[in-house]
Amino acid sequence: MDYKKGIFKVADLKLANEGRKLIAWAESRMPVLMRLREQYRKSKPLRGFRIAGCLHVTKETAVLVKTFVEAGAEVSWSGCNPLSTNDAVAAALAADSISIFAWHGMNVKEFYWCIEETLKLKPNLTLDDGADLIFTVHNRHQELIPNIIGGTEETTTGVHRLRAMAQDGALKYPVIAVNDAETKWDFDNVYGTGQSTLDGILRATSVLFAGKNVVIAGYGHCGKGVATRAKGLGANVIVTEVKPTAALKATLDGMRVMPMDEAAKIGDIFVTATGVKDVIVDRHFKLMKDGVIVCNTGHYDCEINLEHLRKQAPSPKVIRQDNEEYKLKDGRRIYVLAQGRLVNLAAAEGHPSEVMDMSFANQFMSQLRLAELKRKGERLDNKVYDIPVEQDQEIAGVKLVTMGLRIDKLTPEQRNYQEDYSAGT
Ligand code: 9W4
Repeated sequence: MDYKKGIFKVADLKLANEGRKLIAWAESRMPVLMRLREQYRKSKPLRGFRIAGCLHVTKETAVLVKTFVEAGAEVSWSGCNPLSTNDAVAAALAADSISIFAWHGMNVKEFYWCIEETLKLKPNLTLDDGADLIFTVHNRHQELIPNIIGGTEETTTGVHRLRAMAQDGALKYPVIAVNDAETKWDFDNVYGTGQSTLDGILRATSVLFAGKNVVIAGYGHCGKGVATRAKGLGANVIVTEVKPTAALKATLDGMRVMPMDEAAKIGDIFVTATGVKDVIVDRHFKLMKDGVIVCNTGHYDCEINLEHLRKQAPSPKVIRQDNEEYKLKDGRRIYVLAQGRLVNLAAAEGHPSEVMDMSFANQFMSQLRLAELKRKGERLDNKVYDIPVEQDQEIAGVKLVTMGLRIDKLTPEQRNYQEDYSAGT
């Protein structure tokens, strides 16, 4: 079947108006992307380009998709995680004649069906989060590859997989790794996850943070973000770590550091942010005080061993949304949020729009760069490319301007001084 503009499959088109309001709200918080939209609305540099995307269908993604459309591109979209699709947002895009195949709670077969549908556009650019679209093209639709100029990838996992493919010579078109941009990496993890994790905990519990012992497992970017925000709310923050340098940083940032076996006895709220399994296990549950709150914001949902907890408390009770009470045989209660899944996504809305603004501006500019290369008759090699440092700085610069902030510039003399190695010190 050939591609027709505006074909779609979403949960319920009647949700379109609700979705439009969400998108308008995100637009009001994403000034960098909106500037790009305004900048390219008239010249339409993406006219003639067809972008297939596989990216969480959220209000922020909708702002990106609409920016592509305003810049002249034809798009077809699917969600990259069956649980992250906002049905109202999907409906709004469909109602505005954008080809979209996404609904909340779809199964794996439906997930790949949606990707296949988007490929009927015969894209010449792809946009991924997790590389499923690129894999589908490589494994099942090699006939599309000669026309594909390149793609972009949003996440760490996707970039790892694609680098492995490139190393094996299996990658058949160039990919730009948006993930590794400074304007994405630092801001998503420290500020995005930092705030949205507290947002998730508050939505699921409405507890007071001030005066609480908040135990954060892992002091990577995410752990640091959560720790800093919790401290800002007046919590006593305790960090557990396995890496000496990270533990030292936490100490010098004013956090208490101790092993989980000790922290388990005094913590009121536990947040895992490590990326490894079994951070909180049965011996820790045995030590915890009555009424503690336990949640995860790390990469996987195995950081808290819920099987261990279920052995001590077999029938948890949902006491409010995203909050389950496990009553242990000795009468103590442990509250687990979002079933140990990522609390910032399951119980809140992930990164605030202001944070997504920068990584999606990187997405837009990278797609534009691929299109411009094509227009000039050039093409990148079939490798994974980093975002150019200048693009990163440009986006951060525009963000500052939209925030009404100005910064200093190096004078030519200062620049010479920096670059001149002959003068000594
Ligand atoms: N969302 C997600 C994943 C799992 C999940 C109730 C238990 C990632 C990045 C962005 O993965 C994402 N599981 C859920 S809800 C849910 C949501 N449940 C529901 O029962 C499991 C995801 C990127 N992003 C932002 O962070 C903000 N805007 C964005 O586009 C989005 C979603």
